[in-house]
Amino acid sequence: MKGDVPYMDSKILVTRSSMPGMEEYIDEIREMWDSHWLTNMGPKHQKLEEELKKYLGLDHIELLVNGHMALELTLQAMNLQGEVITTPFTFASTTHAIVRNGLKPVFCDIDPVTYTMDAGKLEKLITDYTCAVLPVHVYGNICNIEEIERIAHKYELKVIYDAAHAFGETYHGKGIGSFGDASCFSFHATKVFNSIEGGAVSYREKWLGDYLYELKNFGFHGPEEVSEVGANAKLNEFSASMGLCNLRHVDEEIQKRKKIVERYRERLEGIDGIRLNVVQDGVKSNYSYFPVVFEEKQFGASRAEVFDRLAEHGIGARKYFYPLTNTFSCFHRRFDVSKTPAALHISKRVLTLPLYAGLGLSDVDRICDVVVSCKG
Ligand code: T4K
Repeated sequence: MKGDVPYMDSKILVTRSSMPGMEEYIDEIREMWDSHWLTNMGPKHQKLEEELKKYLGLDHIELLVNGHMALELTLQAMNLQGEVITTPFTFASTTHAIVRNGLKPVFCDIDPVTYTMDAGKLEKLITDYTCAVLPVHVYGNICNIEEIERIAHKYELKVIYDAAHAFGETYHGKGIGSFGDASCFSFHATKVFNSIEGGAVSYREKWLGDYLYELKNFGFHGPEEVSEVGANAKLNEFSASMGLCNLRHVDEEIQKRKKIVERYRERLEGIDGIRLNVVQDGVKSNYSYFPVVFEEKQFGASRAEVFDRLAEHGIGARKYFYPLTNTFSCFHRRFDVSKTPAALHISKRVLTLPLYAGLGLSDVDRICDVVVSCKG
């Protein structure tokens, strides 16, 4: 084995859910023992929706049970048919939401620097059947919004951003959820902001919110009419309460994440064969992930070797995102992965290192020591 690191007994996982103090949460949920109101768009749900609009700088949002249902029901609400252009370098959810709506995903390659949709390759993929574009703000890196929306406008395509990683970010001062026709956020336990499980859709036109409200409640349009084949995708009051508590601390948490990212950069920047995430102009980052791309020839060790070495030292890095969604066995080789070579290249080489507000800088040093010890 190359190099060695003489410590590491504790387990550091890729992330750790943010939680408020227990008393703060108990205070938040206490009144529910009087009201017995636990779900179905209750007062906590309504309050969280209002607070989030203010925090995210948005006029319209609709809360949902998770980020996946935000994507799935947004596509359903738009009543789309045909092909949706997306990227395979993402979590299963993005592609699944398309397929589960009876739509065909068409995979655009990614830009190897931002890991988001390569807008230069988008136009060639548009056919008579294309109805929408579903780009992903991967790791909180913002897509090439201007170019994607210019092309979408030219061909009259809907744009739905997967903003699961982009909570609280702004682009040139505007909330990231204000771009496109809609943006879908995740408030999963592993995200910068969590409501245990949860999600939201921000949208441009009011009808979409009204539609989503019905779709998340079985398609009920009033007490005695069911006008859509909806789902049950309501955020419950315990989750909304967790969201209200976590929202009070999220700025502080993002500041802590920033310090951690700065320490990672100090330790890993400039090492031959290691590529760190891009810093984008005009973007207020939420520091949600710390991806590192390992080029085996220059670094002298493969991604697999680094992953294993970290694991031996109790450090749980993750291969977000590997495998690519267009190689999933559930799709039975329906898609040609050779058409997304940049995505394939990155997915074989990337590791996201542990990152959460409670991670100590000494832990970051230990993680970096292990990474550096792998260098050949
Ligand atoms: N679009 C994109 C681009 C996404 O990344 C996601 C979700 C979605 C859409 C869909 O949004 P949601 O429907 O999930 O709201 C995790 C998350 O489950 C998933 O939300 C996330 N993306 C994905 C990137 O990561 P796993 O399977 O890697 O999570 P898991 O359970 O291994 O957890 C990772 C680490 O987090 C653990 O090692 C420890 C820590 N953890 C985990 C849980 C569940 C905690 O500290 N507390 C917890 O409760 O998928």
